Amino acid sequence: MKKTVLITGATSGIGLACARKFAENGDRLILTGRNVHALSEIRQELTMKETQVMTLAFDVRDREIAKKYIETLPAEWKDIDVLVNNAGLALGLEAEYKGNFEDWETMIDTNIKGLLTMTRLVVPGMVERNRGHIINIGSVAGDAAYAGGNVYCATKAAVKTITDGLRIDVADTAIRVTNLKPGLVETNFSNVRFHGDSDRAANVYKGIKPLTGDDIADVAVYAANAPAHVQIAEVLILATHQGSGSVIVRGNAD
Ligand code: NDP
Ligand code: 8X3
Repeated sequence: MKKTVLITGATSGIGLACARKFAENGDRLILTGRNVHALSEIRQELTMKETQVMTLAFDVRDREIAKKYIETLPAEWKDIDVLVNNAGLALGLEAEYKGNFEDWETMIDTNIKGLLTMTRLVVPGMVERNRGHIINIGSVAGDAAYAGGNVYCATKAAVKTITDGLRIDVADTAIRVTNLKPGLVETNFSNVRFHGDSDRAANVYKGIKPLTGDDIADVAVYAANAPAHVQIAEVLILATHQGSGSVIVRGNAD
């Protein structure tokens, strides 16, 4: 059955890959992000392949705008079957005692509060319909802190706990809740983390074959397509030469 899938942060990386994979899966998409141009490009690309696409440009930190957009969705788009809470970022890799207050707030407001806003706005409809799936993009960073990861790791630990809490709270419904925890995925993530320092960003992926957005999107689509009685609760997806958030063995990049 064709599903209506809402993906936050669908303009780049894992979110963009999810948009393409859910489109290939025959689903209809509500794609969000702040980059209007990128949203328009992905809409054009997928519409040409006959996927129905609606785009909504907003910042997940802006609760009022998010509320307005979700509450005024046209009737034919209101029944969201899958919410992929993907929008997120890391900023900086400084020791905690040297961290930047603004970077901390942006990460907390986006990765935790933005995800909570979207959940609070979309899940009540799922409960009413007794149907739905929330796929949160957590991270291996939420399993344990690594050097300089401090606040980013804490936001992803929060994603794990928030996801577990939601799963418990909807266990009396047919709704499923999934936490996908990627390791090293080559996207725009490190460029954003290092405030546009592309050389430093490229170094993150040197000497190891990282995951791609498609690798994560494959798992998201798998979880969404699993039989109704199967809830893929949590998946940790690492590059083969990555042992944990902080153990990356380089020199095996072929
Ligand atoms: P990208 O930087 O490539 O993509 C991030 C996406 O998030 C963009 O589409 C961006 O859209 C969106 N976004 C960021 N801030 C906001 C905001 N305030 N409001 C709306 N959208 C926003 O990185 P990834 O694809 O790698 O990251 C996606 C998710 O995956 C994040 O939650 C990240 O923490 C997580 N992750 C990434 C890993 C990696 O190694 N890359 C590993 C584990 C988890 P726009 O700029 O248009 O707003
Ligand atoms: C992104 C992966 O290990 O860079 O969540 O934190 S990591």
